[in-house]
Amino acid sequence: MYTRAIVRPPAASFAQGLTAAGLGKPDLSKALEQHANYCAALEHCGVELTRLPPDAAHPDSTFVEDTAILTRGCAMLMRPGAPSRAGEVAGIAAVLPNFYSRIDRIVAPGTVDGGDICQADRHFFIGISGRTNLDGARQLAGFLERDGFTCTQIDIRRGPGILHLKSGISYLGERRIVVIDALAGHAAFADYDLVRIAPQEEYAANFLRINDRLIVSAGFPRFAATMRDTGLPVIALDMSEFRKMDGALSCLSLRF
Ligand code: CIR
Repeated sequence: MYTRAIVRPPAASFAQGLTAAGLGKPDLSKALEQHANYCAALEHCGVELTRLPPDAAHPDSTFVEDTAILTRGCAMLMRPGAPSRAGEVAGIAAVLPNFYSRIDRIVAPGTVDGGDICQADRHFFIGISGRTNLDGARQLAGFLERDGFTCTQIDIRRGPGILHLKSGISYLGERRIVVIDALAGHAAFADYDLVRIAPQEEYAANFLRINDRLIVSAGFPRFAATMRDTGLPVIALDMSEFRKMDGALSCLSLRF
């Protein structure tokens, strides 16, 4: 059950962020409108928002998910793998004491982007990627295992062609994982029911289950139909401007 989330709208410098999407320059006013719709959807799901001000010094700072991992009892600050994003952590670190008494932190030479971390109930899948290295994964697993969680690593450095692990998987709940074809055969998912994504709809693999509602990206009709079949209410949001910057639904909030 999520009761809170932290969000930060895109700043005036948003278009200067990192991207390999090749989809063109994002339109800031459209991005702000899409972000406002995203915030409204989270609130509709019963989550109280902490809204941080835009941070123009960090063009990727709207993607707050990469800066921390939050569980019910414990907060962990990440150390993003892209040097231009390192300074984003301080802004998140400043608000977490409002909610957590203990805050752990990934330290050098470890790097972890929150987008590589997928929680499935008491288990965490940790992606090893161009952003998250083995040392960071080991540090994070240490924090999580101390708190009674289990962890497995999933190396995405060769093969699936995705930025973060959660660009290719999301946890639907009740031991169901939505997964792109390139990751479907991974041994880490052997004990789960897999929900496959059509190859032309892979961007939709990143979605959110917030309490008993699903938030999905608009424009992926087969996936939307699959999600409606779960019986959970589905909210579809246009994510076009964030997609241009390699971002998706989960990236825009820290939920806890
Ligand atoms: C980046 O390359 O870091 C940003 N432009 C996109 C980050 C997306 N975050 C996420 O998937 N958690």
